[in-house]
Amino acid sequence: MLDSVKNEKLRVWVEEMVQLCEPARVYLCNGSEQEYRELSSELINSGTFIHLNEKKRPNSFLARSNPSDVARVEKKTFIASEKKEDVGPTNNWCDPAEMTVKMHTLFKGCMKGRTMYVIPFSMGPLGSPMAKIGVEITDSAYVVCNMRIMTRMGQEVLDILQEGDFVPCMHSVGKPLAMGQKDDSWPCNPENTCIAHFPKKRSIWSFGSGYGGNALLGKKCFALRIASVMAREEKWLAEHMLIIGVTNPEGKKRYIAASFPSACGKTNMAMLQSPLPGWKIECVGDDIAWMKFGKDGRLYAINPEAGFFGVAPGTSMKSNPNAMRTCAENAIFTNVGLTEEGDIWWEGMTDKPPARLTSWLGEAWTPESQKSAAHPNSRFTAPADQCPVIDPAWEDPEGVPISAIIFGGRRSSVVPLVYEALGWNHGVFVGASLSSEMTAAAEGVVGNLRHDPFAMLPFCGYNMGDYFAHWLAIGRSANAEKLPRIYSVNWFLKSAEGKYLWPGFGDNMRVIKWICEGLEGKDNKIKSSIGYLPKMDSFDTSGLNLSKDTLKALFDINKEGWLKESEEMRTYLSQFKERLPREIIDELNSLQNRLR
Ligand code: GTP
Ligand code: SPV
Ligand code: MN
Repeated sequence: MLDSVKNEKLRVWVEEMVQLCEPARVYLCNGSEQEYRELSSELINSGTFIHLNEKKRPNSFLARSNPSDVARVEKKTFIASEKKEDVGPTNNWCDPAEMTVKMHTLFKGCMKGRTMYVIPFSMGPLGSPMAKIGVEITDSAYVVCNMRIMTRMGQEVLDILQEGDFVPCMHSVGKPLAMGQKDDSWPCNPENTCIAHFPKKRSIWSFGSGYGGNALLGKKCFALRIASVMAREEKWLAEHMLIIGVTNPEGKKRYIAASFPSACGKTNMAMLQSPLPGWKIECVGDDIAWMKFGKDGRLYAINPEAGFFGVAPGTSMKSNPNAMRTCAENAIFTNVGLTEEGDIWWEGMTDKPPARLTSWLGEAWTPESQKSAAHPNSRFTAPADQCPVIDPAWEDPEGVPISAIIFGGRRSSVVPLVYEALGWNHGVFVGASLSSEMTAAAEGVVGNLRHDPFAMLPFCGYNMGDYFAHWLAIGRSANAEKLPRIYSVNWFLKSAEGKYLWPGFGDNMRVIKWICEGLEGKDNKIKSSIGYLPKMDSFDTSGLNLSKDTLKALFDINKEGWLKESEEMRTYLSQFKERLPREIIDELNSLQNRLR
């Protein structure tokens, strides 16, 4: 089978990995529909997939993971750089030589009794000058099926890869099978899970987990951690950002990128259905943006992915109808509830929960149950081209020109609904200052406030101080007029009683409208100590019935809160020592001076 592989590096690497992992067989994925059908029936037979009701959810499957393998594991994720300073204080560092030995020990014989799948994939539209090729080796057919949705995968990629380089991505669930041993429905090895990135060699090794970003290596491991290193060297940006097209009532279209931490609203904003007449949002991407300057000096973005791996809970026909339509067929659901009709359900999907279902744990469930029906980090995997509002330019090989960049976190207080940065450097400071309450997307205590600069804390493949410097350098290298404007948003402000102050979801269109009107030159903002705030008569709250107090709270700047936070920010930044660019401290000082 490997005889058809023309790329020498690829053939040699696969042969080496076969020696190391000792699989029972090797299978080179061609990405065809027939292959997907065969793999999904194998997964049904092995109990990994439950075939959903064809009438309700055609060609779709439910998988239930091992309860110990439900999210990204940041503590077990490493960057293997020669020097510890090069990964910085916010990453887990390991020595490349030691990690190589560790990985070879873990992977020795780890695929016994299993099939080794070889998945050639492209991040970015095939043949785009911005696209990059990877090859994932995995022993999980579940991973192959998900990769087929999430990336451009198979023969076409192999054709492009006749020669040339690729990022080798090694993955194993870490559960070899003895002769005749019955397989688990979700094989994994949580005790020994380890995910390592080698930025210099540009390779990835992931052992022990079959879930999401731990296992679909094109996503966070390649398109962010490895790509951020490539981007720094090649002077572009690899970011944890959605990309949308916004059309105003006059028909003028602008593209916007927005960066929120995991489970903080990217997919929802990416598919937003506007309640405001004449305004339309179309989706280019919901999680990752690669951005590069075009010949005209503007920043252009592509979505390197081909599918969505979206948070299920909270997704409904009310909150995100376009996501519901996107996963109406040809979808994989992981860790959601199963209804008696053979369809899926999760918390928030309908006002009235089904009377009975089977929970993600495989247990009988009723609305009275103490446990949730779906895991909080349960997900749907669905093809991007099924999204009813997919942007016509979403596969443009040159990307789309970005007019604005938004940073947002989950903040119950202090950060107002929206403000605009005073300029590029201040915007970089705003990105660097991002902090957010933790969610179920990663292991950790949900709700704890943590710094998450640029929503890249778990995804930056090098020293975060150098990353800030890279963003500043991108600003210096460009014509200031052509740079995107930078904004901060916060959909998650709460009242003293713990209720959300802002309706969010579709109504976030009002914030986007204000941003776009400013871009068209409308005099709609006033300068404040933290940045530009909307003039109240230029911010559309029509039909919302917000009380005066609520509106005030949404745009309030609590000086004491801001001063306290900025002082805490100073402490946080001090850990980057000499890697922290002077400009960031200058911005912090200026902010404090404006506040005082
Ligand atoms: P990742 O895929 O982990 O990167 O997450 P994401 O940033 O794409 O987040 P997503 O849009 O999936 O939203 C995560 C959770 O936040 C879901 O439960 C949503 O229902 C909820 N959410 C999204 N937007 C809003 C909003 O405007 N207001 C409120 N209150 N909740 C929101
Ligand atoms: C995130 O956690 O930001 C995700 C899900 O988008 S995962 O693919 O698991 O990283
Ligand atoms: Mn994400």
